[in-house]
Amino acid sequence: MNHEHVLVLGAGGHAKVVIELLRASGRVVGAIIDADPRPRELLGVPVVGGDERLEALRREGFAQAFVAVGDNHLRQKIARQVQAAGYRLVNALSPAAVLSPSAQVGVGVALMAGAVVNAEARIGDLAIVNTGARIDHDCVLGEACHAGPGAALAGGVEVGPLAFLGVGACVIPQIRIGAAAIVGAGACVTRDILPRTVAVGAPARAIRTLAAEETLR
Ligand code: JB2
Repeated sequence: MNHEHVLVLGAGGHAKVVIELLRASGRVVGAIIDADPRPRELLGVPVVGGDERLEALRREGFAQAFVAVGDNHLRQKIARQVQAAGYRLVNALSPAAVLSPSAQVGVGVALMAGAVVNAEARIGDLAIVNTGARIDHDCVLGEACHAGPGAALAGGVEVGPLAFLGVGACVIPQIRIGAAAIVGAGACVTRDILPRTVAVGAPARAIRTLAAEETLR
């Protein structure tokens, strides 16, 4: 192991995609830690235990990490622990994505194959821009939000922290989607969505507000 190797947190489907994104950009994934600490391999990477190993692995030389857990709230919580343990969060940016040179990208971000991020968009820390999602000019994605596969955001859309847009959702220009809101698969958002609101359909309608305990971990 050398200090350039990346430690991945999480060993589910999202971690598989992230491992391949990291490899595609030339990084070596050295180990995984997971809530299920049983020894095994994921795409040839050993699972070496649970999060209690964070500090020991840092002392052994791991300095870079990626939190590959799809749940927005959990990803943010784990990332804070990882940073507090002294790791630097890296990005997993697909070479098959199109990222504008004028876009800003935080840390711990996954940008998957076929995704497009256009001029002066800002992608917050820990965001996921999933396969084929399109984020047009001047959009702002908040911390730990997730634009699902094929989601399409027109220009100037603001997505609050921890919000989730399901597969194929679309959003017209200049809309604001509140923190921790959930937009259902295939929804078409034509009006602002309040924080912690679940909205579905085309045009999207709010069907429920999430209780605080549903959005905090
Ligand atoms: O506190 C934790 C923790 N809690 C759950 N620490 C660590 N290190 N790992 C944790 N996990 C692990 O996250 C679970 O043990 C499990 O291995 C993983 C979550 O895997 P799952 O397959 O449930 O979901 P995912 O996050 O890999 O993928 C979701 O999000 C993606 C973006 C799914 O919805 C996918 O379909 C989606 N593409």
